[in-house]
Amino acid sequence: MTSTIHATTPIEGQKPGTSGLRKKTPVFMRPMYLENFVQAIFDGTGGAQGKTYVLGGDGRYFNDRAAQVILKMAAANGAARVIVGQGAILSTPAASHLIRLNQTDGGIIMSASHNPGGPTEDFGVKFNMPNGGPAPESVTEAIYACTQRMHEIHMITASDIHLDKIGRVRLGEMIVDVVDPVADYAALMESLFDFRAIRAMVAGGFRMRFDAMCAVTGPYATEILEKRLGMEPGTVINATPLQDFGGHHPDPNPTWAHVLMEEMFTPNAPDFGAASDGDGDRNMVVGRNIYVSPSDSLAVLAANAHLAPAYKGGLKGIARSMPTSAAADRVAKALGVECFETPTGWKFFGNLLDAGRCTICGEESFGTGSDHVREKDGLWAVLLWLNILAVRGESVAHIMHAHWKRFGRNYYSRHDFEAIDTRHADAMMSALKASIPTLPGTEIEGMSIASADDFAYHDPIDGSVSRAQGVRIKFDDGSRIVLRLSGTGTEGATLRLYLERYEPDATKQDLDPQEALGPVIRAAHALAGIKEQIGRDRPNVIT
Ligand code: VG1
Ligand code: CO
Repeated sequence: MTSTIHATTPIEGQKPGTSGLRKKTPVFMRPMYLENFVQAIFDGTGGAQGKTYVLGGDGRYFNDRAAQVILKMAAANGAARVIVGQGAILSTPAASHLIRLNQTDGGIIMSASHNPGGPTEDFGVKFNMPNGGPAPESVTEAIYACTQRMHEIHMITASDIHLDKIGRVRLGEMIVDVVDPVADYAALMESLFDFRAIRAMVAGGFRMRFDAMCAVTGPYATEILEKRLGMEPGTVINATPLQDFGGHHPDPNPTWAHVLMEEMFTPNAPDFGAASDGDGDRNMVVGRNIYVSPSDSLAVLAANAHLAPAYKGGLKGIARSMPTSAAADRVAKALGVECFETPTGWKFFGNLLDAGRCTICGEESFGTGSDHVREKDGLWAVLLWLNILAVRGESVAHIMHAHWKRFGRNYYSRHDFEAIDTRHADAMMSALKASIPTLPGTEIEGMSIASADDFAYHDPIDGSVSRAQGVRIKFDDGSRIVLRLSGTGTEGATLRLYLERYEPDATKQDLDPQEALGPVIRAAHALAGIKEQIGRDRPNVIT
């Protein structure tokens, strides 16, 4: 077994986005593409010598081969040990947990999350820090800088190792521990929640449907929901992870998880429904006949978290991404705890969690989590909901209406315009940014603009500043519009338009959100000139 240095040259565009580097699979499979980026991860984080890493992925096409390359490179770069999920599989939250549990020097997660998988779809790689969380901007910038001067990669020549068998093997000098991807994670979940109460609820006839969307959460959900919580076999559907996710788009929202949505709105619907994304860090929650918006889910989880054993002492604080609705802020105020507004992407929560400033975090994009790991965690959110339902003994619909009555309702929606021309998208955002100074005081759709800015985040823990995180336009009645471009797409640009309106009156809280948001939607189109700039006036995904 020999360690070889291979000459290479920098490859353009290896800049991590909101969550790691994502590209079309054929791009990742080009000679040296994966190798260059992995070498940059090692080089950009002080080298791999003597270090221990966690490695796993969401099982999409190329996951298995990429794992072999990464292992051989880790060995050649002097890593002491790599903990790999069996079959090179690990959900993102499970990887985060393993990094923390084993106090490793970080982890490499192979995933493009909600982006479709397959030979012509997407692949991705991200690096997580020793705290289990996504690398912060300073680290991803350092990795990117390394890709730009990459000239050699280190890789041992060895035959592939069997990742299907649990146990310890050696690769050169390096130890490879192949572990059950589910066991430690399931144990963590059992330590946080009242499984006995949930089991009793299930024994009393409570029914659930969980759509794993042929992605990584299938084995996790089957073990936890069916085996440990006693739900009937078949509760988890699309439970076998497939390399192309069965052709599904593993983004848990009403558009892509429409089969679940349809079932939840039938007369004989289960009590509770949930779906998860490609790598298991995001979730959608649906009650019988009621869809729960992710912003509301965050607020309800925060308001009721004390009902679960792990959070019975209360929350230290709540953090939400900027485009997420202010519903969680109202809960924080009622609880008398701090509330933080961070840019989109989980990496911005890590410092707050590490510093003990917040316990629960969430994003409008169906991601919620807590200080139990340093990633968003789809099954965690589902289990906290189940724990709350078991203790309160009420339906999801009842809990939602009671919540709105107490806190008011933040009507909320996100409109996505996918695969638009990048130049048009950039031109639209530039024009909008240029108009910011003229916006305050403008009257539109019967509302008056109170403030407008391009969001900049000042991290209260390390003082770093992240600029240009999205345009915020706030109205004097509390309504709000946010526009930003996605940082996870691999084709053209995606414009995300976030819309919010607050309704304190309990007699007006039952409208269709699109209807309730009508004036806000019209104002957004007029102010940003969406039709004129990108040639489309209708989003293709509404959540
Ligand atoms: C999207 C979501 C963001 C989320 C990110 C990664 O980013 O909006 O909230 O953190 O995906 O989630 P963007 O830049 O496309 O808006 V995942 O589950 O893909 O790791
Ligand atoms: Co994800």
